[in-house]
Order: sequence, then C-alpha cells, then structure tokens
Amino acid sequence: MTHGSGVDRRRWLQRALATIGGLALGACDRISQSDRVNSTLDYAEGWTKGVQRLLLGRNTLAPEYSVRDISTSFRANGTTNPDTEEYNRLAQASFADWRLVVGGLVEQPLELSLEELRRMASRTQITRHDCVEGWSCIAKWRGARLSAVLQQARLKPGARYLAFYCADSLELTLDGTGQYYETIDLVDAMHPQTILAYDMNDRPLAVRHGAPLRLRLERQLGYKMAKYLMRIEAIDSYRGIARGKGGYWEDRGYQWYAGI
Ligand SMILES: Nc1nc2c(c(=O)[nH]1)N[C@H]1C(S)=C(S)[C@@H](COP(=O)(O)O)O[C@H]1N2
Ligand SMILES: [Mo]
Repeated sequence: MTHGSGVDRRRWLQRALATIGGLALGACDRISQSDRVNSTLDYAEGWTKGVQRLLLGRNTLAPEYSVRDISTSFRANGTTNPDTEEYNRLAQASFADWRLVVGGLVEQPLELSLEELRRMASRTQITRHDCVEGWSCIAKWRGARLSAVLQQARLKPGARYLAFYCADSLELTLDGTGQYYETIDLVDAMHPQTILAYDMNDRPLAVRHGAPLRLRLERQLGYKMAKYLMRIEAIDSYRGIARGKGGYWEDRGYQWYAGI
C-alpha cells in the first residue's frame, strides 16, 4: 500500500467513525464533537464518554459515602510538595498571598483569594478517589463549585474547555512540558460535584494533597484532579498546550477522558 492510499484510508475511516459516532451519540455529546475524530483511539475514548453520558446522564452524581467510610489514611500520589521558591513562599504565609487566576476566554478575568473562594457557593461531598494505578481512598471534600466561579468569570461563546495549571513539575524538560496541567470539557466543568476543593476531611488541604486548592472531578480518575492550582484558563482547544493531548499524563499516553 502506498503512503497516499494509507492516508486516504485513514481519512475515510475517520469520516465513517465520525458519522457512526454522530448517529449514536447525537445531541448528548455536542460539546466535544469535533475534537473526537482525530484518531480511532480518540474515537474509542469519545465513545466511552458518550456512552457514559447517554446511559448515566450529564449530571448523574458519582457515588457518595458516609462519614464511617472515610479512609483512615489517604494515600498521596505524584507530587507531594511542589517545593519551588514561589510555592514555598506562598505556603509559608499559609497561602494568604496566593491567588487563583482565572482567564482566557472569559468576559471577566478573576484573581481569587482563598477567602473569596470560601465565600462562594460551595459543596461538600464524601467520595472515592480512584487512581489509575489501582488504589482507592475515600475522603470528605469541600470546595467552591466550579460552576460558581465560571458564572462570575462569564465564559465567552468560543470557550469549550478549561485548562488547569499547577505549581509543580513532575519532569524537567527543556521546553517546559513537565509542568502538571489538566483539561476538562464544559459538561464536566458544570457538573454539581465538580469543585475547587480547599478542605479535606474538615481541614484545610494539606500540602501533600494539593494545598491550597485542587480540582475534584468525581466521575473520572485521580490524574484528572489537578493539585496545587494556580491558574484556570477557558480555551477553545487544548492542542496548543504542552504536547497537545490535554494533560500531563495524557501527554504521556493516558486517556483524556478517564471515566470511571
Ligand atoms: N499538580 C498535580 N496534580 C496531581 C498529580 C500531580 O502529580 N501533580 N497527581 C495526580 C494523580 S495520578 C493522583 S492519583 C492524584 C493524587 O492525589 P492525592 O495525592 O491527594 O492522593 O492527584 C493527581 N493530581
Ligand atoms: Mo493517579
């Protein structure tokens, strides 16, 4: 087979799959329709997400637990302290000078202090954290609803995803692609259990669990839940960020939609 016909075949396959996907998923999945057809792998992933949303609904809640179920010790994974000069300075002052920067495709860019975040509409939930490595822990999380933050920032019409930028780097690379980041779509962003958590088990988030603020996204795996949040950006595509796959671990082969 020549190179040209391979490409044609691939294009044909993409179109065919996109059509099938469009028929099967239809209106339940409009928001992330066009990014889904980049490869058959992406297609399979779009399928997982589409089926989950079709069967369970966009706002179906992840299971919640009772106080009795809370794990006596909660494992920490990945970075357990960003340990940069800037982060250490912020931590030393109990994050009084830390601000969550909200920008990108928004009408009203924000810089929110912890105090301001604590005054916003909140949600408390006892949920199970599942790491892709095969362990789970249950904890109680309290945080500002991401939907409330977005309501204040007012998304522009072109916004389709949110990017979360963290204080830590897991790998040192010359081009800076070792910094932890994540992206989610707007369906997940507006989900009632999607919160920017500042408390864990009724105490301010410890450094090892992402102080001062981390994302909780209860219907997906642990690596989506970015710790050490510094900045949120509303974007139309994540292809231009780092290696273009939508997250630190996604850039290294994990799925973008990590549905549980
Ligand atoms: N900034 C940042 N966020 C991160 C990570 C990380 O290394 N850095 N690891 C991820 C992974 S793989 C998991 S399982 C959870 C771990 O959260 P925990 O340390 O509170 O258990 O955080 C996720 N978010
Ligand atoms: Mo993880």
